[in-house]
Amino acid sequence: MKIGIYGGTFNPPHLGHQAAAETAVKVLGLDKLILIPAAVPPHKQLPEHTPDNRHRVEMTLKMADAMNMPGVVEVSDMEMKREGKSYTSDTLRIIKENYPDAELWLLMGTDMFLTLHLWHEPEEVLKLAKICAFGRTEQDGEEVFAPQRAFLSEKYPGSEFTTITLPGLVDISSTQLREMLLNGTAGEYLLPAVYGYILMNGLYGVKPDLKHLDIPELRACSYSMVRNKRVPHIRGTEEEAVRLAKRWGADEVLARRAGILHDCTKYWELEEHLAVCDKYGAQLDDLERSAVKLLHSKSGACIAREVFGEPEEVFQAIFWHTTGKADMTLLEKILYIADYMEPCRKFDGVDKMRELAYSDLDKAMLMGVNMTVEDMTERGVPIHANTLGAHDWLVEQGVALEDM
Ligand code: DGI
Ligand code: FE
Ligand code: FE
Repeated sequence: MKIGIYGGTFNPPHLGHQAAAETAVKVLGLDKLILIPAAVPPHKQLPEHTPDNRHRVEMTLKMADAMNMPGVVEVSDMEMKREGKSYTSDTLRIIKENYPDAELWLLMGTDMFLTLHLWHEPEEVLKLAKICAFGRTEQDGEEVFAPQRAFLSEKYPGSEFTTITLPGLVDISSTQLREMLLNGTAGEYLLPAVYGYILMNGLYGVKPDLKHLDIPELRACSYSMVRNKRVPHIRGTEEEAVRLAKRWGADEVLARRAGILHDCTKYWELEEHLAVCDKYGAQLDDLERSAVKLLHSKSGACIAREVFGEPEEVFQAIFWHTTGKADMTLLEKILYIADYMEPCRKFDGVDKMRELAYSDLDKAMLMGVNMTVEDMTERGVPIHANTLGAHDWLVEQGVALEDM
């Protein structure tokens, strides 16, 4: 078993870290990669505005989730839990105790590699692990690595090294990034979920006005609230809602913002939904109070309005996006249908629904409502009164589907 160990302050974790980690997993053929945010780095004092340990672990977890290698990448807070300074040699000893037969690979950037002999117990580090160093730019290739490798090999016989150059790698230092965060230009170097997490928690001295975010920042905040695997669906819903708004003459900006935020509370626990709905006065019935699947549209609407300052139309569209209801507005129908048939959705009849969405919106609505009723019936789940309300309202208006 090959285990990679990638430590750092991750202050914040950025796309350069992610690319390096992903490449290392592939090139070294790692079975496991442990990301270890450091508590107090032995080499440097943490810069001003460094967020709590908890925040750096959270951001690192978001990066791990986005690497999309379940079962391979994990985040350990072992160095943060440890008293005093955290030394890599101690970390390696503990991992070696837990995995006595594993081959350990310690991953690091060029600057760390060049100063390895100055670390605490370098001989221990090199005895316990093989070293994989990343070239940060295309310049620092062999001419930088080779002398240090030769020096270390001679000083610590038996040590093993490999170097990986990552051409075209996002070459940015965390110091630069923290400055860019303050002038609003850091977005392109960060995973959106990490960027959104920084904005929502006001880390690194950024003080965004969450109620007036531009689209990229709004997306980042939404993505920071969900698992990475849901992001393509949310992006798909946003794009589909905008296309439908263009087709049917609805407000494109509102459709976009509703799409971006519609599932932002999808991974909340029941208690969190209930607390937010009660706080902001969202009316819930008994079925809703017991079903997280139904609750996310209610709490999501509250967050859109109360945290992100969205107008009433967006609140309503998100509020009704799961069940629908009688008397829906154009924007409400658009979000309901976009959510149902955006490009990532796959189910029998999805092509028919896509066609109807652009030829007869109400028929597409009825098709969605009917499919939900069938689904719930098959699964033995109670159908919500608003789902039935939407159905009856459409049928009363004479909406009907030809046999399909
Ligand atoms: O959040 P998404 O997965 O993108 O989609 P959604 O907001 O339409 O949520 C779908 C879930 O909601 C699905 O698991 C079924 C559930 N749901 C939709 N309508 C009803 C319902 N659950 C009950 N109990 N009754 C309904 O009428
Ligand atoms: Fe939803
Ligand atoms: Fe959705």
